[in-house]
Amino acid sequence: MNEEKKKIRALIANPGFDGHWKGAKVTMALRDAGMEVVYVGNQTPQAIHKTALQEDVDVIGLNLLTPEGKSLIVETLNILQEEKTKEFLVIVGADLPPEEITYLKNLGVGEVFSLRVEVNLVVDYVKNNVV
Ligand code: B12
Repeated sequence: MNEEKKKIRALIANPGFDGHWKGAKVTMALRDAGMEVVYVGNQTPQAIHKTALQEDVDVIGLNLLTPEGKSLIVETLNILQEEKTKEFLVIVGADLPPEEITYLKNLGVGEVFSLRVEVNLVVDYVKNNVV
């Protein structure tokens, strides 16, 4: 019997024109922890959804460091909910006040990670929350 555990697959994207790609070093930490990571850079919410399905990922990680970012995160969450094609764990890297974090969590975001977060916390969160 093949008891090899399936590797967690993650898609990391910068919705819209968010140019803060340095935060994508999160990608490296997930990879170092043995996950398969697809970093797609700047994408529309529609493209993020399409790629997530094509790549059969478990996790979608989104960067939110521009003023347009929030509406694009919300748009992405709406698409995921409407299509209901697959359950994804959605995580966000952002600098937001608590009420905005609560707002995003109520819409389905699993966790919001702030600026300069210890990347190990992101790795542990993903490991513990992917079903
Ligand atoms: C460098 C920088 C830039 C560079 C980006 C260079 C690059 N290629 O990445 C440039 C000059 C392009 C830039 C532009 C802008 N920036 Co800027 N930028 C910064 C700065 C100084 C450092 C960011 C950085 O690279 N840090 C290094 C990385 C490794 O750390 P990090 O970003 O904190 O990432 C960590 C976490 O956030 C998290 N994380 C990040 N992404 C993700 C993704 C996922 C999925 C997860 C789970 C976690 C995660 O994990 C990372 C590891 O710890 C910050 C201020 C600061 N001191 O943080 C402002 C900052 C991020 N920028 C800001 C803003 C507003 C802008 C502009 C909109 C400014 C403007 N009015 O034009 C533009 C946006 C342009 C665009 N289209 O994207 C704001 C964001 C405010 C907010 N509430 O979101 C900040 C916080 C400055 C501020 N205090 O106002 N910026």
